[in-house]
Amino acid sequence: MRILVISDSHGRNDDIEGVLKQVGDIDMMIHCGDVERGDSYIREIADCPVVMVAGNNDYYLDLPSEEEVRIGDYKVLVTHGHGYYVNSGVDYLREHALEYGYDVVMYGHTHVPYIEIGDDVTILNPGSISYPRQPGRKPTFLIMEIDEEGQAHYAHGYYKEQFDELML
Ligand SMILES: [Mn+2]
Repeated sequence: MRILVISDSHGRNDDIEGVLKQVGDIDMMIHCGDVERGDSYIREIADCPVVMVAGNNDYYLDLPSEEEVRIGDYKVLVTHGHGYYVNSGVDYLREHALEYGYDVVMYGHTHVPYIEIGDDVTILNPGSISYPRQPGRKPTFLIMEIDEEGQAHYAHGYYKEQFDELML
């Protein structure tokens, strides 16, 4: 099972179309918020189940503020993260995840890719597909892949650059 995770496209739905073409077959797409426009268009072009949550700029869209998703054996929280002060780090997110028994948390808002694989909780930010802010400012996405043993693997990819398939 292969899941594309993106965030903070801020209306640049051409980038979403581009990354969908780039990664090929997926079983689910997750958008961690700041979609801004065209949510139904995004669902149309994805051609798979789509989970989308509201960012701090999504006041015109009817999206949930958070979603709990089951991916294989993993209980996953999808949130934009601004309510957890993610610009100052992921401590509040981690605490929340531990308290409510989430295995994985996916968030956005910072436009900076992040991956923290802990014993109890994994915390992931795909970065921004359209307005990256990390040094080098390359647009990033994330792939989550569940292997045949049900184990999750994660890798960031650069939009419009060669993406090496995950080593399972
Ligand atoms: Mn935001």
